Amino acid sequence: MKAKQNKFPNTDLKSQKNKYILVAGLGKSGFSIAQFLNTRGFNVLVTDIDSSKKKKAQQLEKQGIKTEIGFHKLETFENAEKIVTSPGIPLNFKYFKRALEKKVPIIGELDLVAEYIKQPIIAITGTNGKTTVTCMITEMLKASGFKVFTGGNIGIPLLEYFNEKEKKDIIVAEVSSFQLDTVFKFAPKVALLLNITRDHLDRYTDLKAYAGSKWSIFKNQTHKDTAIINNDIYMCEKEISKLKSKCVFFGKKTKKNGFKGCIIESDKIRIYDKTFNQDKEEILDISNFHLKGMHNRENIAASCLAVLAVGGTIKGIKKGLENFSGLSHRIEYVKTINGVEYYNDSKATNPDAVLRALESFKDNIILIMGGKEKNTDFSYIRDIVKKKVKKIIVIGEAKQKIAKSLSLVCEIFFADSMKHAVNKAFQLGIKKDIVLLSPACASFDMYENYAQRGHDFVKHIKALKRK
Ligand code: UMA
Repeated sequence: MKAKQNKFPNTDLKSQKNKYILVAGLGKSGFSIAQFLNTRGFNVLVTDIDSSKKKKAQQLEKQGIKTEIGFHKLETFENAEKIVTSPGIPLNFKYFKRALEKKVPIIGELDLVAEYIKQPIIAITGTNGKTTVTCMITEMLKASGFKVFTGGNIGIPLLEYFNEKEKKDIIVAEVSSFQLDTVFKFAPKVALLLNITRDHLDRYTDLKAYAGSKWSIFKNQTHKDTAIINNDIYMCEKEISKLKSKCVFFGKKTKKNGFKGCIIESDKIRIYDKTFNQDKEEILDISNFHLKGMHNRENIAASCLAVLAVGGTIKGIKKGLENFSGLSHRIEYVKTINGVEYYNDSKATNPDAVLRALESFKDNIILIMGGKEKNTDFSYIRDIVKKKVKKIIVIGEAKQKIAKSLSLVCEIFFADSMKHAVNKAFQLGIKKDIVLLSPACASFDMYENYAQRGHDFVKHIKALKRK
């Protein structure tokens, strides 16, 4: 599919003014893309299969945008000059295949960004930590004196930049593999690859295909651009040998002489000299940093490198870290009741994120898991569950599969709703226990998104009465 798309290099929208551009999907990105193209004088037609999007469509119609909502029409795809798709629509969608046969190019938001946004872009991808690093970099840059726009997979479409009141110096973009799959031109000044573990295997044929999508964040970079890469990624060397950009690394140990980047040493981050032509080594003490876990130290290391790559300062990095208070729904402390601490980690939508959350606590964990699975291998967390988890409460579509994968190492309870799960955890919990919602699944079987799931969890905790 991806190879086929590359046969259509003409993705320059500026030359297509008199034809219609089809925007596929009317979620957050589709809405923003349609308005953006409309204000630039293109003929725009938006389609979404979901009839509940009609109200949103009416807003666009008032601006002169045509819409087809509640259905898709093959001719609309085949006759478009170009299709700009939303990240959530799989590229093997049958009408995309037919459109490609008619040589209709399919692009995504990132190529519009490449075309229209001229500010330098720092783009962040990886299976986990993207949002945290995006926010850390933003804080560090602001504290270094830059004006910053932050968007992307974090939930603010990047084209919203054009609604900002003032020009910014730099764009910080969280980028997902789904967005990278439709990239032809997007070439960030600085690109970060944080980690790759199994995720989204309902959309990719295997881990190799998913990893390929992640590595493609670097594909349009030149020797003037910087690639920031986690040293511990499997098969790293082979992929790095293909890159044109300047590569700097972060991780637990150096791999070669002349190492460029930074190393995490317990509570210190050592930034090697000559990484960005600086003449001395810098040591960043993070012993007072309030977020737990090795993964957060990796996040800081990656963020430091990105900020230094665009001319930020060590002073700004330190100040930015002080200002960074952590994210909602990411190992977020909620409340202590009867000596039991409750944490919301609703954003953990794959097993590796759950592993990172479990690593952040000592033991005695009551874990609430489940939701919509993505061809997920839950046995990935079997060892750590055996060591640290007392009981698991499962919810949502994936509950039987989770139970099958983990029942040999932990006692499992089934719940019909979040309320039921929280009440069960309350009943099971004793002093010094940790109740952790860390689902390892997407939320779409029960909620609109992970934030709504997290809020529901918190709401039911707040309704609990002390024993
Ligand atoms: N649709 C069709 N036809 C189809 C299938 C879907 O019309 O055959 C429609 C759906 O009815 C829906 C729209 O397409 O209305 C789906 O759009 P979307 O899923 O791309 O949703 P957006 O609201 O545009 O959100 C997207 C990202 N969603 C996904 O990648 C699934 C958001 O990331 C992102 O914040 C937003 O753009 C702004 O950039 C969310 C996400 O879950 C948080 N990302 C994944 C992750 O982090 O793991 C990748």
